[in-house]
Amino acid sequence: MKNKILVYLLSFLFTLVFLSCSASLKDEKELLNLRNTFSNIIPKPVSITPTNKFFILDKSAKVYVEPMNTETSFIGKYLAGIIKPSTGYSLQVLKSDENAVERNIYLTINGKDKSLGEEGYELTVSEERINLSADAPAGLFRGVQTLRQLFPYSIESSDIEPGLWEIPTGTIKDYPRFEWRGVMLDVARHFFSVKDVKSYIDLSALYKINYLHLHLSDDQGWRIQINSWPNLSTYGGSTQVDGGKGDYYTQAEYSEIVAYAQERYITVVPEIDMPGHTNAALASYPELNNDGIAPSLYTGIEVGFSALAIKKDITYKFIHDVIKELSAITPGPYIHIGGDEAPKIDSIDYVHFIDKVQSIVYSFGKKMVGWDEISKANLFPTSVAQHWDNEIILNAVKQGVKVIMSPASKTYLDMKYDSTTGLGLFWAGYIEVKDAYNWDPATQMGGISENNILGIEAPLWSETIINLDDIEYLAFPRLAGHAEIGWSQVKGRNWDEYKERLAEHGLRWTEKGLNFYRSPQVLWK
Ligand code: TNX
Repeated sequence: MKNKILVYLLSFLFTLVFLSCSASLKDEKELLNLRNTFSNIIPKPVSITPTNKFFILDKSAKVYVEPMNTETSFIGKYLAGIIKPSTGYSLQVLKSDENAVERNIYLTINGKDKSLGEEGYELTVSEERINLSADAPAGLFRGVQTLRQLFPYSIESSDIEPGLWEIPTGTIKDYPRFEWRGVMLDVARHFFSVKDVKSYIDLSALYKINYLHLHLSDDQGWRIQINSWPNLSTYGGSTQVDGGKGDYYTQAEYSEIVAYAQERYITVVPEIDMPGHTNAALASYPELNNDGIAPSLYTGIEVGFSALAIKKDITYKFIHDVIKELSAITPGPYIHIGGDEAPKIDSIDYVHFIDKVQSIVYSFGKKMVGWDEISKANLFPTSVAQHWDNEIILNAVKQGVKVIMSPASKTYLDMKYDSTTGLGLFWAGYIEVKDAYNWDPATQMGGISENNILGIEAPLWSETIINLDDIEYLAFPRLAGHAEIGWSQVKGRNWDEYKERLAEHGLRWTEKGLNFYRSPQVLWK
């Protein structure tokens, strides 16, 4: 009898041990599936040397910064902030301590490798430690985005995830191909809150975007408070496309956006579109009109019908005052003056107008940026022309002016993906994810080559979009591709390999709850 009980007991124990072993085997398999590799980074780094082991982050790890100052400790805390929600670990950020015990993260600005430039970085992961070094804070911040992408995708979850936080070992050396990697958001056709703009900044930062161009005025709305011309925002900003209630940023709110972007090493470029696309201003002040009569506010989506009275002195006083206030709250070096689609103004007058506006911008210590059409004017060598749809841009190149490439048929995030896309326009064609990726700025247009190009920018016009969900849907996945075109070397870039990386990023976006377009061209996981 005793023996029988013993046998029962033993077999019971054996079953228990067996069950728990197979359970942990299963967990281990799942964890292995979660492990990331070096081949999923977007934008693709310049060089990667894997050493095929893993660094395991545990809750006692620390982030050491060297030298410790406001900027480096901010970057350290930013990294700790990314790691915290999903791991539950509160990593301390401390001044570097080389005697510290193993398995910490070291962020260093040592300026040793000058070839990295402002935004480059070197990331070395061994089983014992993670070393991220750069020449400048911006480089450290870009490197943090790479490190973030080496964690399993569940790092992007806002809830605590079970898991072993493993990071593959090896070395990455990386720096950007182009100096300007921008996104543009049209807050004039539909207004977007400070919170939504900050979300878009965060999403852009993940892909190493470094310029945020805000299209602050258009026919349908004026979105920035100007103290010397208060009606612009209070009246000119009171509506939007389709007649809904509009809004505007106070100067304090605008500064909040600028500071938030700055903390992510993103420079805000404000645009006041002129002399066309000005109905909201014309409606706010009758004296800006040729006939002195203010038109009604406009809520449709036509273009080309409005123009400032460019022969009146008051118009230049107005521009002077606006640029003065805008320059004072914009630490970045650029002011965008639009300049597009002004068919009501004859060519000679247009050139005269842009020349004058350019001087005003420069008088406040800023450089002027404008769309294709400004290429007709006499540009200063430091002005910048943004290409969207017109070969007139070659005129700017001939003047030695640098260009930002935003060809509408490739980079316009407001173009529909295909005929079934609910949001967006299609005047420049449908742009599937592959079309948005498969082009190169230096071969896009005859007469514009690598050294004429400052960089690339993906504009998102908002005639058809009203909220952050809509922004996300049109921007993702295409924004990731534009970021790669701007950052990564052209050699080694190809769609078949890229789409695999994109599929892994789909897992990250799902963790984040991002409303992205699940293109049939990608095998989402
Ligand atoms: C063209 S691009 C425009 C914008 C529209 C956009 C819509 C440019 C300089 N002008 O006014 O919003 O198309 O895709």
